[in-house]
Amino acid sequence: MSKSNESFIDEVTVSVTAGRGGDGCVSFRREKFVQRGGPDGGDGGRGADIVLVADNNLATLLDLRLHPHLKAPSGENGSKSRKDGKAGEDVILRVPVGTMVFDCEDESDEATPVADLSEPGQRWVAARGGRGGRGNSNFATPTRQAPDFATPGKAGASSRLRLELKLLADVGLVGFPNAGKSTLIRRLSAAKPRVGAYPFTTLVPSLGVVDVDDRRFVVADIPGLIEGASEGAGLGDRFLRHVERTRVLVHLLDAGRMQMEGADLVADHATLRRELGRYDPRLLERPEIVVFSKLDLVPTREKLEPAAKHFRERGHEVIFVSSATGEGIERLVPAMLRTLDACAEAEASGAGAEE
Ligand SMILES: Nc1nc2c(ncn2[C@@H]2O[C@H](COP(=O)(O)OP(=O)(O)OP(=O)(O)O)[C@@H](O)[C@H]2O)c(=O)[nH]1
Ligand SMILES: [Mg+2]
Repeated sequence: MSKSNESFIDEVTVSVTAGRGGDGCVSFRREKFVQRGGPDGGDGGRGADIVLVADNNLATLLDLRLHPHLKAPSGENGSKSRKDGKAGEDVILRVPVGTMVFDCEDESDEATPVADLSEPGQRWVAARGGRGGRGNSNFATPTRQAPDFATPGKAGASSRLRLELKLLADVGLVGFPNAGKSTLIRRLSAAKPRVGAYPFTTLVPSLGVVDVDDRRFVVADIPGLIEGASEGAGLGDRFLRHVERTRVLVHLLDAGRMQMEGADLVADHATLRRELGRYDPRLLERPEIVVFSKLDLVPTREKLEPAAKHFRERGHEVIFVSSATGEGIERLVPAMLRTLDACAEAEASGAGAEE
């Protein structure tokens, strides 16, 4: 694991144990002149639940990495005078929106999540507290007027869970290190990821919100990919999971490189697609926009045309941009919106076709 991004945690295993229910109480009324009053033992309180809540203000599972063993308080025992024990106070764990939960018992490759916290405020009970026991006052009958027993509280549920954060974004930006992804996000949104004239400036994914007129969509800035990423080269495939849940991919190809001998944007693109496909072949079916970046560094566009033609022939929209001058951004944003709308339409008409 990379040292410089220890605060971005997108996978943790936690054990959760909900609270035990309080015990029921055995007690009898004591009154003046009455030798033995009726049973008056109260019920035990419910054990506390452990509840996950999706929170828009969180971007990492770090808190859980630091506290992987979670236990919720027990309910109070019942007491005399039919006093029921108080329920334990639920433990609320805030997690980033986009957190998926898997049961560690389910070790199959295609494990299905037991919860997908994709909406802000969404709640999921990770461990249910045990029921409180019943006090003896519940057990009095005409023939058994002095029950001298109560029931104990039930243990809280417990399990081991694996939490995975998979960012939810409309558009995923992919490209080689230094292609200009973060610079583009800075242009498009209010997000200000760090930009550097060296590869692997971006070490963790981040999101930028693009506002256009009355529309809004989210773009994910993913750390750069290199040949062999799916086998661990560079930052490896650790962050590829964050493009899994984007609907459109934007491939950013550094056109500034065309000044260099042997630069080949078609080959760059093929390398990126190979790595994506090795990670998850379904990524290759995503609608894709090809963007040539750093246009200001290219003296003439003619040099780019053969590559552009190649992509157009394969059905990709090709857009030339410069994040330095802003050129082309006015075409890129509508293209993203159009592609997103087309996806939404396809999803609506093909609903049910997907598993
Ligand atoms: N001239 C010019 N330089 C650019 C442009 N876009 C990005 N750059 C420069 O290219 C370098 C890399 O930019 P970044 O945005 O950090 O690239 P990145 O793709 O996010 O790189 P990683 O995070 O390492 O994957 C920086 O020095 C930027 O200033 C552009 O449109 N024109
Ligand atoms: Mg970057």
